[in-house]
Amino acid sequence: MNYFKRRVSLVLFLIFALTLNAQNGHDIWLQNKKAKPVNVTTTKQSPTIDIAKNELINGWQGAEGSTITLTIKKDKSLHTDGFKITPTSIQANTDLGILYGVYELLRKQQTESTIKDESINPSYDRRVLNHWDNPNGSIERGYAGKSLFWHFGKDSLDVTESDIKLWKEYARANASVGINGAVLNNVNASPMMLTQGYLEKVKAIADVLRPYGVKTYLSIKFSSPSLIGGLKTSDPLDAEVIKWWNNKVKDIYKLIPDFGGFLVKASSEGQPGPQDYGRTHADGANMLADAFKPFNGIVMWRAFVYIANDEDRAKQAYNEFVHLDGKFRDNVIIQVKNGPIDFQPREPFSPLFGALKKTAIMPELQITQEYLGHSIHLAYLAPMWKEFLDSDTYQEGKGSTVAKTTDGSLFDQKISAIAGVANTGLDNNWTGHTFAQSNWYAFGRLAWNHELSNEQIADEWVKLTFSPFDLSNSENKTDFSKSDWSNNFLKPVKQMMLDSREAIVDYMMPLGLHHIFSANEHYGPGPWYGPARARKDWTSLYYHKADSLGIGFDRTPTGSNATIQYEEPLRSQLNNIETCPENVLLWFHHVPWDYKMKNGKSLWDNLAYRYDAGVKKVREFQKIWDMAKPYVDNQRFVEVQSKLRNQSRNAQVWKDACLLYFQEFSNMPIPYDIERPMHDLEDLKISTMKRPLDYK
Ligand code: BDP
Repeated sequence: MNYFKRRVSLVLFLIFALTLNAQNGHDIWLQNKKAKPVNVTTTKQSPTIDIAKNELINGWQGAEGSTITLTIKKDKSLHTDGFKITPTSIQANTDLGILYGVYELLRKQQTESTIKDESINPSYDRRVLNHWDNPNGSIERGYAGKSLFWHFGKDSLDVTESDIKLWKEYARANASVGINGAVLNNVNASPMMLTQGYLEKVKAIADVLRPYGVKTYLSIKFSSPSLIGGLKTSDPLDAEVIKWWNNKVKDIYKLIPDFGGFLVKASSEGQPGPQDYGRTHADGANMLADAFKPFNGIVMWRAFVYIANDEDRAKQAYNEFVHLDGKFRDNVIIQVKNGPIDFQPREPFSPLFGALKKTAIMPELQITQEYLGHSIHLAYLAPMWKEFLDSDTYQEGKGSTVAKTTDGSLFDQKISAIAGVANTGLDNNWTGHTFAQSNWYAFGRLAWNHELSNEQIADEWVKLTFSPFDLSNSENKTDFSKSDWSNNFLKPVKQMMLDSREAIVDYMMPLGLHHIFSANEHYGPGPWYGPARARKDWTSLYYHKADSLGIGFDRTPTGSNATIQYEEPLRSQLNNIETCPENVLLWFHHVPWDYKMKNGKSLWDNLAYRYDAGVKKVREFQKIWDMAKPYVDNQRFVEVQSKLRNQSRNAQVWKDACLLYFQEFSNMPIPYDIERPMHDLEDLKISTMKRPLDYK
């Protein structure tokens, strides 16, 4: 071994030794607790029931020596994998229902909530993670390391013991919050994924996920028949193409008998699709759906479509899909992003929700923080998702919330589903930022029950993730009491989480601003971004439209008239500048700089105050976290502390960049009672082009 290599091994050894006993975040919300003895009786044995039993035996926090019964029994009041729970029994129609009941019971014990006798049914039948993982192991918009499933290099299709261990942990984490599906590859799909070697690896993954109730799905490239099948075309109405897909689907089911189905990004952002052959989205989706019919598989067809034309991007998906309503097979579900543009820190809901009445439609949320500070900024996203799910579409009268238009309660639909773009990767703590784990958790919890409150989910997550108390052990190993922990850690940390998304909106894009990032990294500010030769709808100028008169995108009848896609009375409310909610004002209106807002101050002043408030909030988060130090293990404390410092610096950059840039149009002073910018605009224009914006 040469000198250099010896040094490296020594350093690696030291790092290993130091981290050996540290809490590195890998155990997420499933921290090991000392269990009390419990007797478990079951009416059935299966791999899933065995997991349920073991979870109880390893995690029981109730009365010592209790007997708990797990019963499979047909019960009409329970849907799919719902369950009945009492402090000592769980009953369900399915094995998976039993497992979910067990996780519920253990969660209640660990969070010290009362366990009532109740029946609990899921809001959505399919609760699916979308992994944007590529065959080479990279993850599109992933900020937590490489793929859990795919690796770079010639051994990329090997399956090792450590792969299996990790997939098991992954499946368990999902099952513990009710997630029951995973799309294993990027929506910008490689056709390779459908070749034999890859499908065999998918089978290996499916075999590990199955006992935990996590079904596997794949994203496909629409032109696969010509790319890997040797056909001349991929026209969905061509007999050879139809045959090719039928055979492919059959082959998949031979390997994976409970395969979930396909997720398809077609005729979207340069991806091939039915429109390349003069066919519609319905032609494409139905052709695949027919192939799945004999196997009960489904097609999740994405509505994320827009092209570079003169039509407002926000209107295009609706225009494309509404006239196809009723033309899709009943095993097709249209997957729609929450907002009409693209996962921005705040968007109004996509007008497709509620507008498709004869076609099932599923929300797509983004758990990975592509537009909310990657895994650097602390953002608890449940409030964003709840705001969306609770939005009233008015499509079937007042109270037609997005949740109701998608969960099967308003429309007669065969499938109900919800998807979240995953934020997991090979990082030790799975998600890059410890607090980003809360979004994986929250997605599962909301998909299971969209009526849970933001507060409750945060409360559960903080307790499960950070509580140092072992309920089964009356001896408190900590040098603080439970009430100290609750007052000085739980409460402030929860509040920080609840405030975190709005803080990001404030320092990035308040009052309805959107998509003003620097270039394609979607991290730092770039309100100036608009190279002359770039596609217009990929520039910031397209979205904020700042000029000497004002700022904002006029989507009322005097502008793009995107508001026509919303139902009354919402449409009129949005059209009127006086009644349009201020938090989306610049989404719908081009507003004069001196326009008087509800608080009596000008739009410009309000903008400045919002940017400033966002920065101040993050400074407060830093204090909250620093004060939390005695209550949290050192590694997670230091990691979060350092990320908050970074976030604070970057929030300041956002504020300075946006205020200094927009000031060139408003020509108004930044209100004198807020902190002055600390950067020069010209410097920011250069430095924010770096990826990711970081002063480390
Ligand atoms: C955008 C992402 C891009 C995705 C695309 C999609 O920037 O990486 O491929 O969405 O959802 O937000 O298809």
